[in-house]
Amino acid sequence: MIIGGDVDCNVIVNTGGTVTIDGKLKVESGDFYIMVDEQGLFKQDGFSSVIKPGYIEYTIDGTSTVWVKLKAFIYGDVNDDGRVTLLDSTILARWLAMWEGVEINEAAADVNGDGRVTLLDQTVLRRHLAMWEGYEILPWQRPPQVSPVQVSAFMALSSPFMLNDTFSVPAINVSNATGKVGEIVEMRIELSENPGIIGMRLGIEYDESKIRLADVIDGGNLGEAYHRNVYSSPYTLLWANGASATNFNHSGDVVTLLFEILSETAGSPVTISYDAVNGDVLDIDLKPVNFEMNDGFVSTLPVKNDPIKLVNAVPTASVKKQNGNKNDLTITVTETYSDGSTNKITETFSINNNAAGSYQVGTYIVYVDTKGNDQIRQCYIVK
Ligand SMILES: [Ca+2]
Ligand SMILES: [Ca+2]
Repeated sequence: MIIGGDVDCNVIVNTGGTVTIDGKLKVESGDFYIMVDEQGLFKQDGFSSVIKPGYIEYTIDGTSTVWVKLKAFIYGDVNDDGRVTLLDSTILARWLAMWEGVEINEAAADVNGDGRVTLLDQTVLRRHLAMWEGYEILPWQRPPQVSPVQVSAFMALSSPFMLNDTFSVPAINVSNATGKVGEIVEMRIELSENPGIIGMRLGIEYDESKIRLADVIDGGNLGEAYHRNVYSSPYTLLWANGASATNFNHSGDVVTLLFEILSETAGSPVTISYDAVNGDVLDIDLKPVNFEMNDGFVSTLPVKNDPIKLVNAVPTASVKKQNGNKNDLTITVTETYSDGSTNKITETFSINNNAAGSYQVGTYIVYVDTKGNDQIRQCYIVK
């Protein structure tokens, strides 16, 4: 069998007969994948095939010539290099976390053969690589359900608490943050009442016009983190510990998101979500775990109005000759305030030549000594 390449061949199928294809196929380009359902059966265009190690078997009603293009793959060989290694599980984790530039063979990655590529596949692959008992063969099939004893034990335990006022459910909470435009604020994602998980994939959405994700700091409390390598919305957080021998029971902070506030906002939501149907949160028994989700909000602080103070007041004066020995004395007091603004108060007085005296300008008393009919000898604020 040719791995990771395409094969192009003619297959002649007889009524009720079978055709065996082994490794002697010509490599061509093609876009036809062999897909296997949970029973190992494949149906396409009226014929069916059964995949067995090393060959493909077809049966068909009637006699016909079938032209097929096949792309062969190994289950678990996510990167099509012909080997199933730790690299495959790492690449699959990154793909699940929506890393940029990561491509996978989705058929090969669907190691439980359910037609979807999810965290469950990554978990199964890690266990396969760690040689867990029951995970030797891919595609993996879920063993029969655990005994019902465990279920009734759980119900007996939990029912007395159901009516309790303080009954609380597992939750994932995002903290709120406030700051000024241009500041970086911290938002913590916290688990409460964590019943124990080995893997979790969370989607994070936020308004990119209001806030910018600047950094993601994992707390190291949920094992291996594969958070998305590009900071944009939607963002993906992923913890994947497929081969962990125990659940991660940490309650409290698990990751900190650093957001830069880009513009004024009364409360820009940071929402979290996960796909329960596709098993985004799993425990060691590969059972889905449900959490309540509580979003957080980033708000800008109301602009604080510092009281504006008077910084200084500077008087200036000028004299302009009028009729006889009369002159006009114009005094201006320029006030400067702490916010940089200025205010001018101007008064004009009729004075004699060489007059000296104090004059009221606004709330100021200004002393001015003049000489002749156009000169200022002194000018200062008395009070
Ligand atoms: Ca590989
Ligand atoms: Ca799958």
